[in-house]
Amino acid sequence: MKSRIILLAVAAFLSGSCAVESENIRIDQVGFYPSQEKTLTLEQDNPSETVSIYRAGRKVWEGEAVRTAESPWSGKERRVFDFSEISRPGTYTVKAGSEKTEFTVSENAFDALAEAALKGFYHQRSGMDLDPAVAGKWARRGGHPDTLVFIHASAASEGRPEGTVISSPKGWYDAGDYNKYVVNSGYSMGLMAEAALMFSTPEDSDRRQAIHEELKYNAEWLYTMQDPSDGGVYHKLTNPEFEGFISPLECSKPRYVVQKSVTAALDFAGALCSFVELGDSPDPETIAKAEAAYAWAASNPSAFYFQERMNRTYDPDVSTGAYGDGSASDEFFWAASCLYRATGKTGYLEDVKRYMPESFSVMSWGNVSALGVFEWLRNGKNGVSADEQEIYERCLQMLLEYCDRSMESAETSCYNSPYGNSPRDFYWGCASTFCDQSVCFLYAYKLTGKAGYLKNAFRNVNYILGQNATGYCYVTGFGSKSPMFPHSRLCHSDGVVEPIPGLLVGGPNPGHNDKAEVTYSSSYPDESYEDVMPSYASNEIAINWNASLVAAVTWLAEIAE
Ligand code: 9MR
Ligand code: 9MR
Repeated sequence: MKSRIILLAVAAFLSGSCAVESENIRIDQVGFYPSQEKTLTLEQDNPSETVSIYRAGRKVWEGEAVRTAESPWSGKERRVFDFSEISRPGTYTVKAGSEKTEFTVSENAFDALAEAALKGFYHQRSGMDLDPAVAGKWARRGGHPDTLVFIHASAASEGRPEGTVISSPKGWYDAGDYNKYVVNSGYSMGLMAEAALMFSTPEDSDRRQAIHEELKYNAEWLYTMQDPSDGGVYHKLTNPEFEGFISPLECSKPRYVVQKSVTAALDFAGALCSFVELGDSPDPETIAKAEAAYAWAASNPSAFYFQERMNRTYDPDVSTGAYGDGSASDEFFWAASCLYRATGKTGYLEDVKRYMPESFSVMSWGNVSALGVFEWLRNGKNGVSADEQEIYERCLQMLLEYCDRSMESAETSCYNSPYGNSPRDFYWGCASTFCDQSVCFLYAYKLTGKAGYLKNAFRNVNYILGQNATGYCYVTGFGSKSPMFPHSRLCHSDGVVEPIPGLLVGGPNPGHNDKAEVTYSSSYPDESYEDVMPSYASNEIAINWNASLVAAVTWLAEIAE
């Protein structure tokens, strides 16, 4: 057990060592690219009329706010300053009244962040030792070999009755817990693969290869989650109950695979098809597994995973992450889109038309239709049939409508961001939605060339990196005010003071779902964040959130370079 008091002292020392008192200056703490728009927000407690910026002790900029904006829920008045004129690489000091802070401008502003975000997945690997050359001081012995996993009663089949032992090693831990969930890891793979395929070609991107390599580790686990006798896919591999806050090596609870579900089968199919595309050679065996999973889903369209219902019928009860979802239309749309591109079979095209969404929704583990839209947008409109052309056009139109509507509020907002101006924008894991929306803008930018989309993609990322209502940079190990106590069993039990770096925390969540364990100092939607270990509702880390971070910042880095 770590002592929170010691950690607090270290945290205070770390921020003290930056020699800044910047409570009210809210700014991207990771850095700006030279040609990027650059703004900061001054909170109302700092009444300074002007902001000045210094480089090597000399004043290089001074200016007044470009606007005052009032928070629609707290009424707080904030001022936005635009210092985009500054473009020369270097380290700068910002002063506003008695407060100051630093920022950097660099040609490689997001390099380290993009690398660390992907490495976050390496740290989440289960079942292998982590190499000190890669993991640094967070290197550790592998836990959860998962070579002895039981078929849960809910998952029993003729060939694999209850209690049968299977081997299901590798894969990523989902989040702060040690379980492995097909829905969420399949979605995470799909999101990163789709983005990487869009921002690079195999020849020109080391980053793309690194993403492919990391996805491979989870793909190898996914294969084992399919029942070879019928193509169905187990919903998750899990302990019946969450483990305590102990290290992987100390864990001893039994592991089960539970009920096959329609959403797991379809996310499995979508994830593996996009994974194969990211590789440089065809992989008919994997596509065959994806087709088998799809066929199972098509014959079992209402095999939803409802944990409570399952617990009423089967033992032992399971109380870990449910990833329950009562609608599979979006999963059908994504998987059918991928399988049509992979096989050209008209049955999949029929399903694409049948499950086509009416409008675009930003992606999440529970709504993956955007990944299907991306699949169509990536494959372009050249040399395709009239049907395909029409689907492409509709996907593009839907995406642009969503992006144009989403950008409307940025110019009048407190933090200069398109996302985060409605109370509905804040919920469990919303920090990732800032990144997800940026990824949507990047598709729009790539397909139209309009600079406004790129500008807004940067804005949401600036928000999560510090230009926001709490002043936190929501990525561990980055920024001057950064989460120190994420809800992560790995971070908590590894004996290292600093959390594993490169992990995006869930962020402000007015749902306060963990209020039994956590006292929130604010109930405002954008301030409902507590950097304390028990806060799983605002301070957990999770692979799907990191997938959003990887997709957004890696793509931005590729464009900026
Ligand atoms: O640690 C668990 C975390 O990974 C989950 O996201 C969260 C919600 O399902 O649950 C956490 O476990 C908590 C449990 O739900 C309630 N009691 C305290 C547990 C650990 O803080
Ligand atoms: O990210 C999930 C969020 O959308 C849900 O509201 C929440 C409650 O069901 O669960 C989140 O996922 C957690 C999962 O159930 C268990 N592992 C940790 C995940 C992140 O908190």
